[in-house]
Amino acid sequence: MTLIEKLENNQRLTLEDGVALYDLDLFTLGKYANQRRRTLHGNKVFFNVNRHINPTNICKDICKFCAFSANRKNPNPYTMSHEEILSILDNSVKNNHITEVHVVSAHNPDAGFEWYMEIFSKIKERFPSLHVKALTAAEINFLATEYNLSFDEVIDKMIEYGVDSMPGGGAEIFDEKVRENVCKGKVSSAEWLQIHELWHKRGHESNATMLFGHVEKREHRIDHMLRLRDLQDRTNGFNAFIPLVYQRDNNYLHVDDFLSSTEILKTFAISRLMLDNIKHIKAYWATSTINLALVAQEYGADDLDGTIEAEAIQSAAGANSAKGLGLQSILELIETSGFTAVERDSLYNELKIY
Ligand code: V47
Repeated sequence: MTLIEKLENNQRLTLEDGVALYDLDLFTLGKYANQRRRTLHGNKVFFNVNRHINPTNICKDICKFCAFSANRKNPNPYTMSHEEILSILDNSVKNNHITEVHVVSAHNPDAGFEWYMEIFSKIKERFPSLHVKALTAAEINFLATEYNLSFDEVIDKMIEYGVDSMPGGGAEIFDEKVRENVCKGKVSSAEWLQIHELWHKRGHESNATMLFGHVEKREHRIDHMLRLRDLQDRTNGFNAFIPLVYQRDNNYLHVDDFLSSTEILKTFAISRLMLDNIKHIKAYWATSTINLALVAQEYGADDLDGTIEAEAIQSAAGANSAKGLGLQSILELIETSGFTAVERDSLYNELKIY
């Protein structure tokens, strides 16, 4: 069967197929990705009203691509108190009616296990209906190592303290050689997958990211997608795949060739086609720009992430996302692009169709 026949017949694609998809022209690729996307989601573009909080930027790990960590070129280390976090959320809940808080921290060995965990029960106590999406597999691995706990023990604590779902961060790129180069010492690929598997087995859901556009090759991206597809076949716990476009400023990863918009759109389209068992492809506007994230909705993506309010990780590396995006702007942008805006909750239940 040729590649086009496989696409026409919705056949499962192999590593070789995935790499060969990059050789198709963007419009042919986009046609098939868009067909899949429309079969799954019609004309809908999903977003949520959320707030990102990054409670500390002090990190014992050294990832070359990271401009957020205070150990690197960023001279302003900080660790928020729980009161500070709760008062930020008071404002976000009252004024912006957020439905989700996304909490991702650096790996701070001085903060303490309780500092990492107790904030979740405090959030739940004050805002019982707020969805807490928190702790990447990289943070869970850090907490397990630092406090001599098993992954199961950390996960049990997360559940006890009120974490509802896990974000997809820390996946970077699974290929071991590339990983060793860009984020040596942090959670391994096998551990990242194992932690998500344990989380899914408890009946909980999570997302999966992929950092691309740095030193990885096309086949590494496809390999990354396939490792996620394999796990999803077993657990069905991933809600969304999120390809994160590498931002280049203020870090220690020297990259000469930056991706073209065509390569970025192809990667969204290919992820839609390869990941036949993950329902949502998120074009996280903070890394792709909102403009390209909207175009990506024609090339396989169906989600933009949300209002965010304050973004610290990608903006530290040059993205124009520090202040989030207003609800009204998101709605106007989706509608003027010819799509139906759908506000969702964190698990993709539809809250409001505009
Ligand atoms: O894993 C770090 C990435 C991620 C850079 O699950 C960078 O809904 C680009 O995981 N250029 C954390 N990216 C963010 C994250 C996330 C974001 C939005 C939604 C969800 C979700 C998860 O940020 C890290 C890393 O891959 N990152 N530095 C950079 N220079």
